[in-house]
Amino acid sequence: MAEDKQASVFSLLQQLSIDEIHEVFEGFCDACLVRFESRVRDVTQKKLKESSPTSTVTKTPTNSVSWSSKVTPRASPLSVERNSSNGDTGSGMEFTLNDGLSLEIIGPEGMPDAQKERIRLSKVGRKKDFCHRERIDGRLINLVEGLELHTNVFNAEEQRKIVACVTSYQKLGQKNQLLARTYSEPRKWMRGKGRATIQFGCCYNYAADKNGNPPGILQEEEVDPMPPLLKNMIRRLVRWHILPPTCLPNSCIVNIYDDGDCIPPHIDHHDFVRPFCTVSFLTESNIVFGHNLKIVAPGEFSGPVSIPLPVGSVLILNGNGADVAKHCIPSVRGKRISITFPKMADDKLPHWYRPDRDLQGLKPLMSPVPAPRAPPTPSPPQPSHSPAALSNSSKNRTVSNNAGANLSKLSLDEFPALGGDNSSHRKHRKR
Ligand SMILES: O=C(O)CCC(=O)C(=O)O
Repeated sequence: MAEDKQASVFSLLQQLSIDEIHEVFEGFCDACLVRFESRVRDVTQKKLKESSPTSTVTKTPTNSVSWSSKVTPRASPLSVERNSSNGDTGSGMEFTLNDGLSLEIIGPEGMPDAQKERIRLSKVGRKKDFCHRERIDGRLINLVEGLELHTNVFNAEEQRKIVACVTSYQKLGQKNQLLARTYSEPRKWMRGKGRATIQFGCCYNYAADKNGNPPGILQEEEVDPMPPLLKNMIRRLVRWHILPPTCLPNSCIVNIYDDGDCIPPHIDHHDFVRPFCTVSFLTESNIVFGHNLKIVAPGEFSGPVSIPLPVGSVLILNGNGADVAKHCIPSVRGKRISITFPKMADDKLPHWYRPDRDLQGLKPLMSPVPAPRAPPTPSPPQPSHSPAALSNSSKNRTVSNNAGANLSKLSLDEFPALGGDNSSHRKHRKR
């Protein structure tokens, strides 16, 4: 593409809002987006140098651009209020960060990236005190111990970008342009049957296949590598104390639900270590947990614990919640996408597997959680999966029960935001 053409694309783009830019990008595959982003970056750098010799453009490690210049962006419903003193428009979710998840190339003047990230991080809601006691094999246990729900992790703009990426891969899969087992679509012969899936990093065999392979990771079977955008999601999950760096996902399964699709009750295979997590997009739906989940109609299941999964939220599965309780997604009410990020057990890695250099050395941001009021002994900063980092709300300790009995409601409004004065501690079983 000639340089004047690039400049003209850029000036056209400048006239669009973020929403309109998303429209332009609709259907682009991830590779095209990355290429496009890098070309726009080249042009903006050149243009900036020409227009303002004093302005600077800094490349971040994630190849995003942070600006310190006189360029003023057009207002967009998703962009921050540029003139507010701390840039927080109330929710703080409007901040776009230079971590590779945002499409926006122009940031608010003056505010350091680190500050924007901390403001976004402080808006993440964390609920870690799920409780539903059941007697199992004679022992009364908390069946949902180990579950954590982190809300407001990905904002609307980031969700759109991730959904666009998934959609472009789905299109490639439908055109047989991905490795054979990367994309699969079920034969839908009745309501509630299946959903489309995209697997990156490893091929998971859901049920014994025609070659006699049992369920689990197929170590010989190659699938496509994880797209850069999904790796950026993992980076954020670690930086924001949602996943421990010791359990870095090296594979992912994207579930694409059409209206009415479901996932039947299951416990995730132990070829994947705990904890793992699932991120929700497009339509809020409930995830149902129980030792015994009942099929009440095709695609409809009931169980004692039902947790709403807001879009942009991350559910961590660990402990009894991952290993004793089964879980399922009953028929969804509208198109829904979820991305499950697990780490493969070391002895189950595909034979062709190589560690991803982009995901090495990730560290959580330092000390986002208020220190315990009276620590017994001085200790180094704790990762979120250690007891000291588990901050709980003193209220709202219940989840809803969709089987009817003992029904109590979980209110999403009451999720404590990180950084609030709500610390208390509980024992957390590490796996
Ligand atoms: O779609 C979801 O949120 C749940 C996915 C799930 O159950 C799984 O990946 O095991």
